Amino acid sequence: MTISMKDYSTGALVAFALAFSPVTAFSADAPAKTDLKKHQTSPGAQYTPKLDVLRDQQVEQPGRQPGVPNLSAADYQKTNQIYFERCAGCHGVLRKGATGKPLTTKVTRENGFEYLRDFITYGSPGGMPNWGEGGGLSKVEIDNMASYLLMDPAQPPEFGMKEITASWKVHVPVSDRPKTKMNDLDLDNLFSVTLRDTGQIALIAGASKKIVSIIDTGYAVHISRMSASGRYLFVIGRDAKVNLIDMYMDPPATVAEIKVGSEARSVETSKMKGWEDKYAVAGAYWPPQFVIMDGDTLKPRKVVSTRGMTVDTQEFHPEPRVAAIVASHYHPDFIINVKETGKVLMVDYSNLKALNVTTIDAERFLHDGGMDSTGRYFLVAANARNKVAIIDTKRRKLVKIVETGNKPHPGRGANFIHPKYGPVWATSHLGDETIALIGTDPKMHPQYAWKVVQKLEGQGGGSLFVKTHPTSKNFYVDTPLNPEAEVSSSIAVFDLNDLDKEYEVLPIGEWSGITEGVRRVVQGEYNKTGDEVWFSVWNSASQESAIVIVDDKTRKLKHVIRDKRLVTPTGKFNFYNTRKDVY
Ligand code: DHE
Repeated sequence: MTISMKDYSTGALVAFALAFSPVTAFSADAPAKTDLKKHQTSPGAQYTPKLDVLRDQQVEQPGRQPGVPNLSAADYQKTNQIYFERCAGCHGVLRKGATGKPLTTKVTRENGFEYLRDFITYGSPGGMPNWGEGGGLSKVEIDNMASYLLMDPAQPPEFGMKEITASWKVHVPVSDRPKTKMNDLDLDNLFSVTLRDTGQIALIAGASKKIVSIIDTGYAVHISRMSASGRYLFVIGRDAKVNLIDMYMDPPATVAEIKVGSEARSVETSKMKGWEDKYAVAGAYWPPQFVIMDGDTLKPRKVVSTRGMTVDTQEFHPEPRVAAIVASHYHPDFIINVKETGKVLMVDYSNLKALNVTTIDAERFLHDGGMDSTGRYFLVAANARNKVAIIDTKRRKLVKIVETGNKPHPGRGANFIHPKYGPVWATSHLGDETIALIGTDPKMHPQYAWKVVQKLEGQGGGSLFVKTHPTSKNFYVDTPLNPEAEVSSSIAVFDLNDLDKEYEVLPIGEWSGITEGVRRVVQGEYNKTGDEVWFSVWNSASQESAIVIVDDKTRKLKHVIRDKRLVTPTGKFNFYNTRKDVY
């Protein structure tokens, strides 16, 4: 497969990632194979949502209809599984379309079985992968998928307040929790590390670099966020399970848990002065909704659907997923990004009985984003539209939408002072090698504000996260989904004093000492003081992974964490930096 470094089609990334397969196995203290299997999906296998949890739910098979092919019950459930895992991310659970085309029966029956079969087999230049021809599906699976698409869409169950409440468990009531911190952990310099394929997090001490605790969480766990006071840690799994972990306990432990839906990716906690630790919120992919909960018990207070009209054509979308959520520092607001409709909801949590929501029309396919250095402006990528939308969280207004490059993916982005343009926020891209710098200072640098002021050239496409720190002169760009092993296992680092200088490549995968696997290097995260940056070396579940720590001043290897329990470490969240929005 030849792929130009300038232009990465999703199809190419998909095909590459599907070729990535485990080879060796752990022994001794590694998690049981059955536990791994439960959570496992191939890293980056398709950088669109994979509805891994819905996949495993039995759905009702539509009744026979004249002229429409039928499938046996077993084939139907299996094909439905494949649809949720590989197709629903783009075409939608209900097949009404998302980044991919709608596959409603009106469309599919007009085209017919043979057209569908060939389209699935060979793909299209528009981004549809070729699932046949070694693309991951057998001939029989493709035939069954073509038949499945001619049948009425499956309708997974809703998950309303009744189901949410039934899933809610308080393991340790507030009255039984310690009044002061009982452990000797330096909470500000602790890291919560996602162990994706075991459904756990590892708490790793910043100073000793030792794993101090492993805590079971939700399925294929996704992100961690810290409460404003620093006492509570919130973790969300792809199965929409939220764990509330009390960091004052010795050892820290889950004190409450809840499920906010069947599939989810985001969780956040109230940060406005006077509202610290009061509420938590989690957003779901299915059903499309968010749930506001008490911050210290997760008692569900309010569930709100995100179904509604898209910002552009103003047509009804039945399943707009909740993507990133951040907490405002200017109002008691959660800033909730609704992917398929392209709306940013500023949800005022000060009166849950009369919920005030400011709906800002931004751009469709909102995904991830973060604050500028002042904490006032929120920048969010509409990745399938190649744009970044900027929201003024103080005025609750859209500032601007700017075009940045092919599929921006900032994570929370990176803020630094540019020698010429003043304060900027940066994002890299999944689809090309550029890094876009957007001016963020309308007061002192109005001529540069909300414009792409410079584009840097990195190692290549397939980038997910960029990182720097207010005390650092380095700016790091990862490329974990790049098809070249050398690029995906290394990091580019730019000099913030001289951004025109060629970047340096740090061979993080090699530094890990691990020789097996693709060793994708993902998501840099600083320690509290900003003199170390931690990178995950992410292998498949049955291979060894590691965390490599770089001395930020010298850009030299400082330490490698290798531990059998460190299975598929991906996201790392330093307590202080995450809590204070330092990035
Ligand atoms: Fe993520 C953040 C969704 C795949 C690692 N990811 C996010 C956010 C969303 C999201 C909506 C923002 C949360 C917030 O800020 O509130 N991620 C999705 C997907 O839909 C997608 C593409 C596919 C899926 O089915 O989940 C996906 N994500 C991945 C991965 O494959 C990654 C690389 C490894 C993993 O652990 O699964 C991955 N996502 C991350 C990380 C963050 C994240 C580390 C938080 C970054 C940060 O600095 O805050």
